[in-house]
Parts: sequence; C-alpha cells; structure tokens
Amino acid sequence: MMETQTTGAVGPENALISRGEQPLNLEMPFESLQEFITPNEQFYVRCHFPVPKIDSETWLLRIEGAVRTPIELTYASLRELPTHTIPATVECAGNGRSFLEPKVKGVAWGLGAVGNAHWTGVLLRDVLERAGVDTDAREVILEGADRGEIKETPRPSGEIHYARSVPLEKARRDLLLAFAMNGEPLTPEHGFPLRAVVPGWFGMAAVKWLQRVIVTAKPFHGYYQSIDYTYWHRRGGLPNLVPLGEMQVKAQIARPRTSEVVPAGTTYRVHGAAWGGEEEVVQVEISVDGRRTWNSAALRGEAVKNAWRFWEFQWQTPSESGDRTLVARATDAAGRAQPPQRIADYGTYMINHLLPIHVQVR
Ligand SMILES: Nc1nc2c(c(=O)[nH]1)N[C@H]1C(S)=C(S)[C@@H](COP(=O)(O)O)O[C@H]1N2
Ligand SMILES: [Mo]
Repeated sequence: MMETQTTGAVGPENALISRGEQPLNLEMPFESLQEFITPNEQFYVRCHFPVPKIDSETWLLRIEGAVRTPIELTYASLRELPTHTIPATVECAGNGRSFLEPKVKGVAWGLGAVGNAHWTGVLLRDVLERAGVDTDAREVILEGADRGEIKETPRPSGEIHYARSVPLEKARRDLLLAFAMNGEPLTPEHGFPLRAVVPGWFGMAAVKWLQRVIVTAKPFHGYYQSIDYTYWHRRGGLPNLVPLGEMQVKAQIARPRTSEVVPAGTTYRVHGAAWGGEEEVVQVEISVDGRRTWNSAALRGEAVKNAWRFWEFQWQTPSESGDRTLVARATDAAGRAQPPQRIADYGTYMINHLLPIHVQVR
C-alpha cells in the first residue's frame, strides 16, 4: 500500500466508473473531487453513438445556412484565428438520475456526470463574422460527425447525426469552438478535433466532433432538441415542451459519500462543489439533521464565471452513534435556490432538488 498522496494521478479509487461501453458513458466518482480543474482522465464522458474516428488533416468545419458566404475551415485555418481560454463547468442534464424515485429510464448517473475544465479555442462569433450572418437569423444548429439509429419511438428513420441548436444571441455572446481541454488537444471521447462549449448550459449543447454550423431563421426541432433533452415548462398553466438549456443551481456533497461511516465526536470536513447556470453561486448551506436546521458553508477561492465553486463545512459530529442525513443547498446571484422536492415536469433531467446523503455515525 502506498502511503503518499498522489495528486493528479488517477488511482483505482478515482478511476472513471463505467455506465456503458456502447455507447461509451463514463462517470467521475464524485467523492474523489479534489481539484478545481478536473483532470482530463477524470472528466465524465457521455456519448449517444460510437466515437467517430476523425483525421484532422481531412476534416472540415462548414458554416452554412442563413449567411452571406458559406465557408469551410480546415483544422489549420481554424488554429490561425484568435484563441481564447475559458473555464467552464459542464454538467450532463441527467446527472443525479439514479437518485430519482421511482426509477426512470436513461443512463443511471450518480453525482459524477459533471466536470470543470479550461477550454481553449476560437469564438463562434469570430467565425460567424467571416461568413456574415443574415439579419433574420435566430439560431445556430451544431452538428456532430457521430451518427446512428435511434431505437426508441418516436424516432426518425435511418441514421441521424447528433445535433443541437443554440439561440444566435447566446452563440454570439460566448460560445467557444474548443480544440483543447486543460491544455491538451481534445481526446477522441471528448470531441476531437473540435467541440462546442456553451458556458452555463447543460452538456447536451456542447456538441462534440463538430462538422457543421448551420445558421437558421427557423427554430430547429431535431431529435435531441424536441424529443430528447426537453422538459415541460408551464405557461399559463399549460405544459409547454421546451429544449433544455441553462444549468440549474445546485450544490453537491463529495464527502461524506452515501453510506460512509463517519467517526462520532469529531470534526469532519464536509465538502463539495456548487454551480449555477450563467449566474454565480452566492450561498451554500448544509443541514446535518435531515433539513431541520441549516448552517452556512464556507465558499472557497474566488468566484469564477461559468465555473463551479468549492465549499466546505466543519461538522461537529454527534457523540452518539446513529444514522444521519446530510443535505446541501445552493442559491445563485439571481436569488434562485434549489427546489426542496423533485419537480415532476422536469422528467428525467435537471435533477437539482435537494438530495439527501445518508451516513452512519459511529
Ligand atoms: N456529437 C455529440 N456531441 C455531444 C454528445 C454526443 O453524443 N454527440 N453528447 C452530449 C452530452 S449529452 C453531454 S453531457 C456532453 C458530454 O461531454 P463529454 O463527454 O466531453 O463530457 O457532450 C454532448 N455533446
Ligand atoms: Mo448529457
């Protein structure tokens, strides 16, 4: 047994957990959360189809649709544009799904379908400027090179590509076309040679293996825009099906983990991360008595736009043995807080209601 702490290296205890091989789905054991920047080997992977093998020498990014001049960019020409590096936390909209009762269909993620990286690439707005966007344009459709057949009905016939759209206003504001993650070229699983990063939005918008950007005046209603990755938003009491977008405010406990045995009569450092969508987290509170009372957690470091914030709370554990329930809750700068109970209209996504972590004090 090694006694020394191996920071950065991925030991067996913090290796990714498999949630499926075909397609490849891997989750970070959230209890191993340690670094503000998630090491690439620990960053979760979510795929709908087989990972495409792409040769960056022959690959092209096409910009077309409602533009003055459709353009094609090679990997080399893309790398000549001004580059930007931004931090961004990316969370799968289904993160935490295994906590839902009753059980639902979909990848059974625990808490680890989330990560925070530094992304390097070019701003979509710089690329759009070269093509010249039509005045009536409203959205950009991002198409990945991966494809396959959908198995569940309703479904389109034959093979389809993974594709999502983003409103033009958001796309122009901060959408990054990233070729590097934490200073390394993207790996095939994370979208080599190019992927979108949509700051503050759930992962489904961060299209990997980008091959086409279609500017459009009409709303896109593709499979992953209108059948999958949607939720019911009430409008005048009427449930209205809308595409998922911005991440919802959430705090997650890394340690203690579910069922952890915590020593009685000591000080235990409860810690984790919290994030909002496009807003920063301003408060994290912890309850160690099943939500009867709440304590403020200390926010660590500085607030970083679009990135999670680490927090901790020194828990004076009870002197007597027994089961305890810990709950964390976050509030963002817009005053949005986590819902106390599950919102059924969210279906199998946006799981940001208060989640209990049951531990044993001994
Ligand atoms: N082309 C393509 N892009 C994709 C996906 C995909 O299956 N195909 N999955 C999306 C989903 S649902 C998530 S959560 C993120 C995950 O990104 P990661 O695998 O790099 O963590 O990629 C998104 N981009
Ligand atoms: Mo996702």
